[in-house]
Amino acid sequence: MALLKLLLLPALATAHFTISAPPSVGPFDEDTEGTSPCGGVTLDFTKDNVTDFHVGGEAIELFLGHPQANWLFRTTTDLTASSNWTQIYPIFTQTGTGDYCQEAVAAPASLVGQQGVLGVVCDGPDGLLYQCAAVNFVAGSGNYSTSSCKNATGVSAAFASDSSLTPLVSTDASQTNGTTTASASSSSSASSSSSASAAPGLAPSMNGLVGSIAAVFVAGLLGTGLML
Ligand SMILES: *[C@@H]1O[C@H](CO)[C@@H](O)[C@H](O)[C@H]1NC(C)=O
Ligand SMILES: *[C@@H]1O[C@H](CO)[C@@H](O)[C@H](O)[C@H]1NC(C)=O
Ligand SMILES: *[C@@H]1O[C@H](CO)[C@@H](O)[C@H](O)[C@H]1NC(C)=O
Ligand SMILES: *[C@@H]1O[C@H](CO)[C@@H](O)[C@H](O)[C@H]1NC(C)=O
Ligand SMILES: *[C@@H]1O[C@H](CO)[C@@H](O)[C@H](O)[C@H]1NC(C)=O
Ligand SMILES: [Cu+2]
Repeated sequence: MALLKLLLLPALATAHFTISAPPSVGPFDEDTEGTSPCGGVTLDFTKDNVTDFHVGGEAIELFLGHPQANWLFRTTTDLTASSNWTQIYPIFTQTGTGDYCQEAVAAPASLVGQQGVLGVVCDGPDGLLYQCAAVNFVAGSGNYSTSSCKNATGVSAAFASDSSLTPLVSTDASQTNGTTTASASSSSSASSSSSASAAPGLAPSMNGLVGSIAAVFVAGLLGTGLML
């Protein structure tokens, strides 16, 4: 498995990930996507496309160019995106390359009326990668397009723990009490020491090794084809 990934890394190195909704602040640059906190992009709320994020649940549409990665969703009202991040959804593993859409990711109701940043961090084969969206936190639940909010065929997900992602949210006990505010999910939290639990809204991953290897192969072939 490790050997396979190593062999395929060169072909996948530029695949990375993108957020299509809420719209990420650009310009997108795959070469600086590993730069915290927003992939090398400097936010400017006077110029950026600031879109509404419904705290009752907003769809987050992702594209993953790797066969597997872990995702962290976080928000802050620090408009420079440099501090005070709150986790808003349990960390999970996506298995399978391509589109992934989580339909109803909630944020703390206390944010309504404020501007802020939605940060998405991807922990994949080439390390941590970052993208941000500039948002207005508003009340209610968001609508989403069923044509753009979709999962690629064969993509699955399962909650997971990830010691690289966990430190990227605030540890200030007065705000998070050392746990997360994963309000979109009833009980699961990334601070849990167990990994890959099944939970509402996320199906358990297909039985690991065989599926993963197949996904790596398919993605590797696709990646190589696209590079040529
Ligand atoms: C802002 O993003 C929304 C949603 O993606 C899009 O419909 C709109 O055209 C964008 N506005 C600008 C000015 O880019
Ligand atoms: C940090 O975030 C929390 C929760 O969103 C917020 O209540 C608090 O005011 C923020 N603190 C600072 C210093 O921005
Ligand atoms: C969502 O769509 C429904 C039906 O089109 C509409 O009534 C509702 O106002 C929309 N909600 C938002 C938050 O846009
Ligand atoms: C994508 O897959 C996840 C995990 O199974 C699921 O929670 C989500 O509802 C799916 N998204 C869509 C648009 O079907
Ligand atoms: C933080 O967690 C501890 C232990 O679970 C609990 O006793 C305490 O009341 C919590 N504090 C807040 C502010 O929620
Ligand atoms: Cu990559």
